[in-house]
Amino acid sequence: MGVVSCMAGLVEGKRALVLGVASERSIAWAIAQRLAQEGATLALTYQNERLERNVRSLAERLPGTWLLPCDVSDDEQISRLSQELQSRWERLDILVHSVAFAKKEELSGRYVDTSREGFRLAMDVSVFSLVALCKALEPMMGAGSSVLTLTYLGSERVVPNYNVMGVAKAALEASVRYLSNDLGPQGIRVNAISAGPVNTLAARAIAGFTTMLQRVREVAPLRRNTEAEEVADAALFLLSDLARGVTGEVLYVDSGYHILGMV
Ligand code: NAD
Ligand code: 0WE
Repeated sequence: MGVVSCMAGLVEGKRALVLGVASERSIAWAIAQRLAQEGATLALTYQNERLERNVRSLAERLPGTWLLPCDVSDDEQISRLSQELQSRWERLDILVHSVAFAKKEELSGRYVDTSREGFRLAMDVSVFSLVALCKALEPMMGAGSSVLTLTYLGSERVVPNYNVMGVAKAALEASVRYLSNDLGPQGIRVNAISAGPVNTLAARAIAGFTTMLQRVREVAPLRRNTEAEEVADAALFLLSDLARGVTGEVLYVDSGYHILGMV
């Protein structure tokens, strides 16, 4: 083994639960790989049987990684996940929530046309799930534990078609602040990364996404798109002890796009 690979990583010996791996392009997968490189022991979850095979073959690329099912819209599955983890790990140091969902029909047209059920579903899967996971896993987190979720600028600016997801991300960012305040006294930190558009499965399903990527490349200060690996590097910082003084924060990893006033 070379000298470098013997050096302690930034999250050496920490135990990390990562939700939201669906494909090789998932932001969660980039984060999982980065955490593993830096010495963390991982547990990944998959949403359903349809994704299980794919996530399992990814998990096998990170030796020692544990795979568990979790549909975050199901209280029973969250509770089982927490029981399973507590039976095998005495402590959870890192929780990554990289999960969002809205019905496809809610991600086009006018926000004013959002259905009651479409609103409920987007808020349940994309926002409440973070609250439920923090509550279920709080008993095994403590001083030095760090929670991270993924958000998008559509929470604070109107991005055409992002619609109910924008409202959900606004609630998610507010949740990050309330959760930080609740869990801070135990030394648990809660933060978000606001990523620029990244070419993932979820994103590619969106009409006009390629045009959005192009626009960002033209006007963002860094003149390029955000890559999952850049998000993962910022995630590593927030999830490591380097960010021990940071909680309740939204960190932009978007080539600087969010600072612009006229695009
Ligand atoms: P992705 O499709 O790879 O990941 C989304 C994940 O959500 C999938 O793994 C899917 O299985 C999971 N999910 C959906 N419903 C679920 C449920 N009921 N239970 C459990 N898991 C469920 O796409 P991604 O782009 O990597 O998205 C990850 C996160 O990053 C999301 O929160 C997304 O809003 C956010 N984000 C994405 C971008 C982008 O442009 N791709 C930009 C900013 C923020
Ligand atoms: O958060 C997201 C996407 C989340 C997402 C994507 C899908 C596509 C497939 C949630 N639910 C679904 N439901 C599906 O059926 N992003 C930040 C990427 C994204 O999505 C957009 C964007 C951007 C950027 C939708 C409209 C406009 C811009």
